[in-house]
Amino acid sequence: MPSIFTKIIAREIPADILHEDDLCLAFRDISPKAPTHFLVIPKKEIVSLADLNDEDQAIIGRCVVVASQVAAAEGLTGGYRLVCNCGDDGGQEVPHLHFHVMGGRKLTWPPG
Ligand code: DGP
Repeated sequence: MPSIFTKIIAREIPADILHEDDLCLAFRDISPKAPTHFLVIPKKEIVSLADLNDEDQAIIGRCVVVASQVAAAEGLTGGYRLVCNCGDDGGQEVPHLHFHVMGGRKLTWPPG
């Protein structure tokens, strides 16, 4: 079932896009929890981490590399956090796998 992120990939709704390639898209989170907060998503409609299989390895690897490269381009030299919420208990709201990248302030641990 297509989610709001499918519409962002298709440019049916606007987003502040930071990176795009064949496998993934990075764009700023609409509700930032840190001075810099962007999402990296696979273009493939994968609901969550729980739905991954072996053939998705290159896609997820690419997402993590893009997270690192965009974080560098955003100037997150002091570090940042990569988060992937999975399912209800993990706090996932949008049913399209996404990595949050948050930085630009000192982040606390553990998250709630
Ligand atoms: P999660 O709780 O892990 O499913 O996080 C979903 C994130 O997606 C949340 O931080 C807000 C963001 N988000 C939801 N809808 C939109 C949207 O339409 N545009 C953008 N840019 N971000 C969105």
